[in-house]
Amino acid sequence: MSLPAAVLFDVDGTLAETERDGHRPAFNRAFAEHGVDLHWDPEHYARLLAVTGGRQRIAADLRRRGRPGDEADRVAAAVHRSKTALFAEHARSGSIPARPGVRTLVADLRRHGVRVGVVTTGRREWAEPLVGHLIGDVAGRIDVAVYGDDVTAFKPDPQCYRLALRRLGMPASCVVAVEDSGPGLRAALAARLVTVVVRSEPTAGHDVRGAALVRHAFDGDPPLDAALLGALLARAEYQRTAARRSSCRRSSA
Ligand code: XBP
Ligand code: MG
Repeated sequence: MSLPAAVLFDVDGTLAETERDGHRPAFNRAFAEHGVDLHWDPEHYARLLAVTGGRQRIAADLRRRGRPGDEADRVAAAVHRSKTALFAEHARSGSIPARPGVRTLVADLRRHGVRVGVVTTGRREWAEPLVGHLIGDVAGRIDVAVYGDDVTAFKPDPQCYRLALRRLGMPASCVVAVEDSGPGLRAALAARLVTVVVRSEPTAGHDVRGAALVRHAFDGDPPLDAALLGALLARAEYQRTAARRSSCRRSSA
């Protein structure tokens, strides 16, 4: 059986459904604390997920509503600091559940000696305790973690995935990424990673062309497991080799 050497998981929407009932209310509470006249409902928030990074998301919405750029950035930075503290408290409480099937998959990867990492645009302050609660006990020590604090460009930029690969000391060809969103998928693909999309509720309509597999859940028939991810990696390698051979044949004809 061929297996990936490592699997890199996105956090928001992938390991847990954090956006609609986690981050969104924390943003709204922070707006109220700062006297900012904004309230994000689930539909508007789902659209705003096209902008990755909480601070950038706030600034983009303020600018769209006519606030000048500098002011929007200043307000966004202050509101986002409060939002981060609020959501970190929520994450530390341990009350956010993993998506069904996530823990079974991570335990299966561990059993097969596959390394496990997380790659998120979110801040370390909340993401680290959240990941600990979600999969810490089944993943053991997480082998690599890249947070929004570690990069200068957010998904869909591939910087976060490239950094994770560098820290693992592995080429992309032996690693699988698991994402839920369009920007996340594009980041992983740009880092040349075979990528599985497990759609989440607010990212259900995102364009996920290019994914090796698109699912609506981790569990189900067949469940995502180490063998299935290994088979996807082997298929991608076969397709790459076949494409190289056919381009050699074309150029020698
Ligand atoms: C997640 C994000 C984050 C979270 C909020 O994207 O874009 O901004 O929504 O967290 P992904 P912060 O799942 O693709 O990593 O407020 O800490 O940014
Ligand atoms: Mg996500």
